[in-house]
This record gives sequence, C-alpha cells and structure tokens, in this order.
Amino acid sequence: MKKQWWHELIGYQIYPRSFQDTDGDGNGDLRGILRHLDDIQELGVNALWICPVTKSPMLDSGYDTADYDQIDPMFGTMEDMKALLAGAKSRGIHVIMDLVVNHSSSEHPWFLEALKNPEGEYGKYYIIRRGHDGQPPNGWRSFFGGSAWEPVGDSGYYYLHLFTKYQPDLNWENPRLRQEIYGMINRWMDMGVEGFRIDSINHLKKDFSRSGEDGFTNVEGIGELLRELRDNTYGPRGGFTIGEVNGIRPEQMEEYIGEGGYFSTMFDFTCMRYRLQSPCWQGRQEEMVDACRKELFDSQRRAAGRALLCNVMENHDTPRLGGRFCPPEEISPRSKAALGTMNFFLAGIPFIYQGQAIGMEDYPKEDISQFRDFATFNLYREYQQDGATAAEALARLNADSREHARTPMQWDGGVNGGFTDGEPWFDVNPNCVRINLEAQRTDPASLFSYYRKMVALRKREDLRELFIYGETVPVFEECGGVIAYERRWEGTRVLVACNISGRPVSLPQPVSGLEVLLDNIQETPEKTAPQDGNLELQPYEALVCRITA
Ligand code: ISL
Repeated sequence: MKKQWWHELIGYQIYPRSFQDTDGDGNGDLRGILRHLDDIQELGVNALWICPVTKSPMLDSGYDTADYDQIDPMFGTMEDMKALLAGAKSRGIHVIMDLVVNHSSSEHPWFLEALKNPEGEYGKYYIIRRGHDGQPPNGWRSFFGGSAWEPVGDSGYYYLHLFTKYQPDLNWENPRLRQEIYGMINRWMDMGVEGFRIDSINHLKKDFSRSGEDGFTNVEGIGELLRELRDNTYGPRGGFTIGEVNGIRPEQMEEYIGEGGYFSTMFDFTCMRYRLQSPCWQGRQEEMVDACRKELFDSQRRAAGRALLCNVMENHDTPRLGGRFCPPEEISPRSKAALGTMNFFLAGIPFIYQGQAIGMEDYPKEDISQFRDFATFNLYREYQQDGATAAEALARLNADSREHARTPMQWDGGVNGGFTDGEPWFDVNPNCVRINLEAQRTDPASLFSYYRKMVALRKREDLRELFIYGETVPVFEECGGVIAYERRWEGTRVLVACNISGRPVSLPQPVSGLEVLLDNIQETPEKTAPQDGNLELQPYEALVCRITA
C-alpha cells in the first residue's frame, strides 16, 4: 500500500452542540471546541471530525443544511471557525468537516425557489416528480419513517426525501447542482479544512425502476458521480475523506477506498450493528461477540494490503458501547476499556467519539418529551402504529435511540457537568458526578488515562508502522467471548487479546515470551502474562503484548 499522510491519523469525533457551551445559550459552540483543544491534544489524537456546523434549522442536528457557506449562529461565526482551524493546526491536529450533500434543508434558498416553481431552474436541483391519482410517484420509504415523498402543496408534484421531510434530496443528475457543490467544497478547503466525513454518500444516485432501498442505495453508475466529485475537489488537493458508505458488496471495497478509490477510507460499522438489546441477541453475549469477531475479521481480511478502514466503536448515531456489548451490571470502566482496545489496534484509522474515552453512558428517558430528535418522534409514532403501547414504544427508544450518544459532554461533576452555565438544550446525564473528565484526568487508573496510553502506544515510534501497515492475524478464534489477534510487521509481533465476557478465560494454547505493553487491569500484569503457559484473562481484561519468543 502506498503510504499517505493520513495513514497516521488517530481521530476524535465532535458532536458540537453537546461539546461545550461558552455563551450560556445551552448549546455547544465552536469557541467551546477551541477551549478544549488542549484536552484533545492531551488524549494524543491528531485529527478532528466536527459534525455539521453550517447554517441549519437543526431539524436533523445540522444534517439539514440551509447554507453550505455559513456557520450557524448557534455555533458562532466564520471568525470562530478560522480561529479553531488555526488553533488545531498549531497543535498538529488536522480538521475535517461533515459534508452533507445527499440532501439539503427544506429551508435552503434553492429549495424555497424550487417550491415556487417545480419546473424551474431550482426545481431541477431537487428530485421532484408528478404523482399519480393522488399517490406519490412510487412506494419508497424514508429511513426515518413514512413515505419518502412529500407533496408540493396541491400542485400534484412530490419531492423526494430519504431522511426527514425537512431534508429534500438533491438532484445529482443535474450538472449545475454538482458544480455548486464542488465550488463550496473547494472554498472550505481553501480556508484550511483538510477533508471531510461524507454523509450518506451511497444514496446520491437513484433508480426509479427499482423498489425499496435498492432504488437509492449504491445504485449502478454511482461510481461516475463519486469519481467526478473527487476529481473536482479533494482528490487533486490530497484531502482526507471518510465515506459513510453502507452495504456495498465486499468486492467493491477496493473501488471505494483502494488506491485511486473514491475516498481515503470508509467506516467499518461492524461493531455498531451488534447490540445486546436486539431481540436476536438478548442474553446471548458470547454468541454475539463471536459473530461480531467473525465479521470484523472478514472485513480486515478484505482490506488487508489494499486499503485502511476507519474503525469506530461509537458515533452520534448509536447508543454508547458499554450497554451495547455488556449486560447492565457489567458496564464498567474495565469493560469499556476492553471494548475500546479490541477495536483500536485493528488495521485502519481509529476514531474516538466524544465522551467515549471517559466512558459516558446511555441516559434513558422517563417521558418521550425528554427526547429531542425529530427522527425519534417519527419512530415513536411508527412503533405505536405497529401495535406497541406508548410505554413499549418508549422502552424501545430507551434501548436503541441514537440520542443516547448526544447528551452533553461531562467535563466535571458540577452543575450540568461543566457543559453550560445556561439551560442545556438536552439533559446532562446525572451520572456526571461520577463520570467526568476532571475526575479522570489525574487518576492513572482511569479510563481516560487508559485511552491516553492506547493512543500513545499506537504512535510509539518502534510500533507505529506495525499498527498501521501490519498484517492482522486472528488468533484463539475458537475461544468464545474473546476477540484476539496478532499484528505482524517485519518480524515484530504484537498480540491483542480482549475478553469480552464477565467470566475468566484461559486461552486454549500456551504462549510464551510476552512483554506486556498495555493491560486494563494494571494491578496484576505479571499474573496475566506468564512467561510460559496458558494465558489467563480476567473478566473484561484486555492485553496488548509484544511476542518476544
Ligand atoms: O443508509 C442507511 C441505512 O442503510 C442509514 O443508516 C444511513 O446511512 C444513516 O442514517 C445516515 O446517517 C447520517 O445521515 C443522516 C443523519 O441523520 C445521521 O446523523 C448521519 O450520520 C441524514 O443526514
């Protein structure tokens, strides 16, 4: 694999509305990110992905853009953005933005024009079609519930929205629209943004002859659009891009992220999909971990030597990882550390989500009114239309809602966890008295200190290349509940072994000559790493060792 500057990145994702408020309006802002750049640097990461901060009515948390060239006043000003870019640069941190171009907001001036005249110039910026007999053009369903078509008044026209009705899909078949988007991307890059996390990009192309998701997901011919997009923007500028790509065929990975691919990398969402709360896994943690391991190693195998995946355990669309993998009584700093380790040392580019490194947890709600996301309310209605009672629908949301990831960052144990002096836009988890950065920063046994060690280990001069380019060799695959692999590079071997279960495990074959590099049970490293014999892993123990013999 040809070396690229971005292979060295270890990223941190910021959900800005919940990061840090500095002006007392209860919403996080760009100055809040600037304030914490030293904390981010302390963690050791060298890339930031900032979720949308451009102008938006915030009906999908900024994934509904009303002006691609302006910062939303909620987050601050263009001057704040420039200060943030400069502050990050001076600390060696590369900043990427979220690029949301499958759809805009229904308040975007293009769309307002399109509504006035669906046949006019701006009508062609969107996907607007005539319905038949009072019915939408076809039966496509939105990802967030209901029909994907919304009538344009009583004109007989409908516009397409794959997400909420406030997010009309842009028409990528229109070359004028494409040029507008390329211009906007280049303006951000001129300003110092070094790349993008590209939202919902596999839905750009539509095929109206197909029913269901096949009509708008990875449709034949999408590659031409993705190639042209790259060639007119980040490609020639050497930008770093992460595609949010779901559901491509395994053999397409190289086309997307191999050498000369459409993006630098794409998320491996494997770990996000496994949830103990899902009806199929309840009470079956070991089977779930085994299934997850198999899928993770399959994608590692496919990428090996061809591409680097972007490895993630949490993001703004998924409940926190402790509850996804562990029964409630086993959610602890130790189990969270083991889960973090399992993913962090795989081949690829790791990204840590805000709050993950201090072990933030889901915050179940007592009432539907405590949620904030339009998509949540849609689901709440849908669950009830499908026969659930209100209480059952709420329980389902509490088990599965993406909003769990969006509670404000817990900086300290004080009022509102140090997030705001005002009224927070979304309730702070009261467990901030226990789980917060201030308490963990100076505690060498804390999860935050452990994450710092993980990052430092990945960056260690003598192991850096092994962790980026080394082979990933699954080991102890027969051992239920354990995820273990070796990383191998030019004669150096490192074993990563994580016990994702609440019982001790003895690995089935002897191992010898282990030098412990990292252990999430700091008190007993010598017990767990015998010079010769079978390795014993305590419940939720994670070990990273150099194999010296
Ligand atoms: O494509 C999907 C399923 O095959 C969806 O899961 C989709 O990829 C996902 O919902 C996209 O999420 C992103 O775009 C949304 C936004 O609400 C999310 O927060 C964002 O991560 C719409 O912009």
